[in-house]
Amino acid sequence: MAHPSIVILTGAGISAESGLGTFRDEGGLWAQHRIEDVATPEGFARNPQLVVDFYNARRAQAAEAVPNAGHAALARLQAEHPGDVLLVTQNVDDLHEKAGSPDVLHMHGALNSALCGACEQRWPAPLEMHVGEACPQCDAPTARPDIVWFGEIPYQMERIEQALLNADIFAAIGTSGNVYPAAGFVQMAAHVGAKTVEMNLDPSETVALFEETRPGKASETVPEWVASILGS
Ligand code: BV8
Repeated sequence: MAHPSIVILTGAGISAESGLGTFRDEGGLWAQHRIEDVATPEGFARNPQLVVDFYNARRAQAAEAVPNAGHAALARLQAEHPGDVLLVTQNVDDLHEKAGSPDVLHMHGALNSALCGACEQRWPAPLEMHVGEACPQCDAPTARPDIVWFGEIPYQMERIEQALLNADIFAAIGTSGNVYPAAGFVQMAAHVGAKTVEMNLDPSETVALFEETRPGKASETVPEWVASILGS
């Protein structure tokens, strides 16, 4: 194929070497907090302070984090590959942006964005959000982290599905394949004949669905993979 179109899905594993905790690894975020308390709308309604504190802590940590060679390699691919590249991330940090990636699709939202629970207005989140903050658009005291919680619909699904239907290559990087609909993207890509590759420290839940696996740390596997794509 002349210029293959590429869809990339990243997860917490690509940010691990930048010091940001993953979810399901030893001592990960879900070992410290119950998902239902900090990553569901019900948890937010029950105890908004706990949820706001959880995301304030992660926002502060992400603000200090530095992208690693895995993020940089993807930014290089976007800059140098002549075909389409869609970078979809489940991550809410901005390390892809800090590495120079343009147009990052945050399907689970972003720490740096705030959302109005009443009118759905979005604005840049302050480093520290507070419960009951007023929306700059409708003035209701309903500001919340602009994060897709469990039970909520991920962002830009149509755009992602369209790209997967046209993909020649699908790469999943640093994700355990536990969370849907992201974990189902490999099946959609394989269904249209795309070449599928997983780059992960440990085999994901969906590893059997990938044609190729490149086990290891993202800071090593991703630059190697990008060099193979750009060299071909
Ligand atoms: C939806 C908030 C309907 C942001 C997150 C039963 C069956 C199937 C599905 C469901 C079910 N019951 C409920 C569901 C749906 C549910 C779901 O999937 N639940 C799971 C747990 C069973 N999904 C939803 O609710 C989603 N919404 O379904 O709406 C719908 C769908 C489509 C269309 C219309 C309607 C909403 C999901 C989003 C939830 N929000 N987080 C935040 O707080 O950050 S999910 C959370 O998990 C994060 O977003 C995170 O990105 C995501 C996935 O985790 P990973 O990124 O994979 O991280 P993890 O720690 O798991 O793995 C890290 C991996 O990296 C490991 O494999 C490790 O080996 C590797 N690694 C570590 N170090 C390195 C490394 N790899 C390389 N290098 C390293 N150095």
